[in-house]
Amino acid sequence: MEKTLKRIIFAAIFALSALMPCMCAAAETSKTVMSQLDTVKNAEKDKKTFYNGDVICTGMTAHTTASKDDALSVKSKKGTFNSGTDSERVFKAEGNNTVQIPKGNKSISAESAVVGSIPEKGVDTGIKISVSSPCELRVYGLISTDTALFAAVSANDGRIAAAAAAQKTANNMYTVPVLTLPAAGEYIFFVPASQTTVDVFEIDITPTDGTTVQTTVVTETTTETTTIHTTTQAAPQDSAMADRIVVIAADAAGGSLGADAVLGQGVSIWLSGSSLSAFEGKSNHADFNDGERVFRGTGTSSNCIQMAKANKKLTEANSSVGTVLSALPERGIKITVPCMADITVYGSLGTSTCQKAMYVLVGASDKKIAAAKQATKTDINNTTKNYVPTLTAPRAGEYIFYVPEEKTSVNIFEIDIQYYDADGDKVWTQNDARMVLKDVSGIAPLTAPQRECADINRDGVNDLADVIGIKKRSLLGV
Ligand SMILES: [Ca+2]
Ligand SMILES: [Ca+2]
Repeated sequence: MEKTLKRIIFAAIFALSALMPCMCAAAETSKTVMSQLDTVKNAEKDKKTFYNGDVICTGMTAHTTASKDDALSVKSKKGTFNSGTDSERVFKAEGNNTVQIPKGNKSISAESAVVGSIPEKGVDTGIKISVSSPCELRVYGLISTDTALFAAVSANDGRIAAAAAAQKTANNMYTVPVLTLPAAGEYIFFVPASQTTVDVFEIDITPTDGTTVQTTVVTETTTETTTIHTTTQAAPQDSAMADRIVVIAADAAGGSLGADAVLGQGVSIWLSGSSLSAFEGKSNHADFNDGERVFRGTGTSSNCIQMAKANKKLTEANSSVGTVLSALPERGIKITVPCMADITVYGSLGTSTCQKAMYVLVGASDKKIAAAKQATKTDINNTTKNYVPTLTAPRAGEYIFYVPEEKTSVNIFEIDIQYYDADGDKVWTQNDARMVLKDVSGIAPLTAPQRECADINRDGVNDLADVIGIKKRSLLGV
């Protein structure tokens, strides 16, 4: 549960531009989102129902307290949508391309859905959305009436945080209101008074504090998971500030990837011999499910990168932490981190006969094993069900992730890199700010690894600028 919570908190955070607001970010992100939609819009869709608590996509779950008949569903009909005010927000009928929120919330009148008020009854149908900072929420969805109130209620205190009308302006044309969410937290998007169903194509979250860039796509839902595309569009000096890096393999999985091909910030292909074959985007889709994270392919789109079997000479027996290898692995993923970090490679064991294999992280310069844990197929009859361990890189530096003994190929879907903070809980709070201030003031020195983490503007110096940056993050709840 704690892991899930952390994911929810951090899933939304991909770029922290800290002191530099990036006004161009929203437009840039939108374009990226559309291109992603283009790649999947013809994918085959399966009907799917979301009951209460079901994950629609990262940071969003179905909220329904009513009977199962009132669950959210992927709409089987086609829908088209045009916001009319934004040419980038046009969704064409391509199949099951919306998630439908049924009519509901009869007991909450439009009058009681006023910002600041607390309706007597809770929301019975909506989408619960977790945000990591103050933001603007836009729900691009069809309504069946000429106008309908879109509202967001805080899941914490039941208070209406935002409410504004969506309007149908012409056939298939709608004006989508901006709902301003005042702080990080959980909100439920809903339509009061049983006014209309909402066929949701996309939900955009645009942070308003200038620190994060996030867009979440609900459109193109398949079965267990949704195509979600979150991008970092910040300038280099901003992306260097990120607390968490997420590399989505589908972004790079189209063809073959040779030595040093970059997959994301600080993440690239590692091939030590020129005769080695490149990594391949898997030609058909593959699935992964570890009970929390689900990656599910659609049609023939490549959604993972296949790392072929290799590293025959490196044994599992020689993979204990601290062991110094005589030679680096020949095939792996190179990951460079600015400080201590938890690294999770969401990759399923691709070889059918392989039930378990070590996932290893070795220092690229000292050849010392930094972390090694077993990945397993949790159901040998089901290749999609895998457990993958989190490996901790103890210090700043370059590491290589690999599988020894030529045990299995790995179908890699996503690589998550979570940097540590000063006190080790990976959440920036006032306590971290205090610790760094004491270090900077010479009152209580931090350790060298702590200092690497505490240098949050990554300028190589620990000073008051870091303290200010940490304080800012702790206030923003990130
Ligand atoms: Ca902390
Ligand atoms: Ca610094």
